[in-house]
Amino acid sequence: MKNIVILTGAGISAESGLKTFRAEDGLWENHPVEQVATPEGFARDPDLVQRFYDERRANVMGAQPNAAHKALGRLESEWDGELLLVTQNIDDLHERGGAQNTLHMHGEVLSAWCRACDTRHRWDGTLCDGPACPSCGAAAMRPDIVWFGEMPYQMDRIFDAVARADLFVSIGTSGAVYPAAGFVQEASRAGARTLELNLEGSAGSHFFDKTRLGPASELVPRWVD
Ligand code: BV8
Repeated sequence: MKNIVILTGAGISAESGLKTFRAEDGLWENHPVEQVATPEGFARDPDLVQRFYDERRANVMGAQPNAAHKALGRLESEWDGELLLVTQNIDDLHERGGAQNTLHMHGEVLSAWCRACDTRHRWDGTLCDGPACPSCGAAAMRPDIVWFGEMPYQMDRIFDAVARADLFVSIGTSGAVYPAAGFVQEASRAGARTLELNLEGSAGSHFFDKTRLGPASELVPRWVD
């Protein structure tokens, strides 16, 4: 087995204290998706959306990577085949857990995107106060996040890796959002073995050859080591 693709979701960061989306106290409970995670919601009330992501940016900066992030960091550096770590998460806990080449298909909360000059910038401050773009000076910065209806990043690279995978592992995701939720079917079609590590069964569990249930901080190090 040489080529591995790993997909992670909010569940891998839950034990680091970052809220998931669909738990009872989840992120979407206080904010209808349409209001805070769509371009239309941003156009309608930019201040609400900027503050929603400013709050999540601050939470991410106060969080620490857990044993699952660190185990994947070790695996990535020790694996002698190809390994692509794709995350739906906008936090930087994979990087702070040692992963070097994490692909953030839904963007990163520590990055800001200027709509005036189409540049991206590392960002650890707030956006709700309309800061000037470091490149062009315009007050046109938005979170560098892929919202519903927007094209996820690097889809070609992901589909190419999935098509060549010998093993596809999904960790901490409900399998509720596409195209990420469809990767397991693509991997199976290409002949890969598929494994799901999750706290509970997900919408996609039936697509996997094997599902192990439990907290990521226990399951992932056990699987890696
Ligand atoms: C797009 C960023 C065109 C924002 C997010 C079919 C094909 C293509 C698109 C669609 C389609 N059908 C519908 C669509 C449209 C839409 C979609 O999927 N809608 C859903 C609601 C049906 N998709 C889109 O709009 C996407 N863009 O389609 O462009 C296109 C088409 C084809 C090919 C290319 C492009 C863009 C979607 C991106 C939206 N942005 N995030 C932000 O973060 O604020 S979505 C957000 O929710 C996440 O990023 C993630 O992707 C998604 C699901 O969240 P999860 O990470 O899974 O978290 P969740 O809370 O749901 O689940 C947590 C899991 O962890 C649970 O299972 C739980 O049991 C587990 N867990 C909890 N604790 C632990 C744990 N596991 C282990 N250990 C623990 N301790």
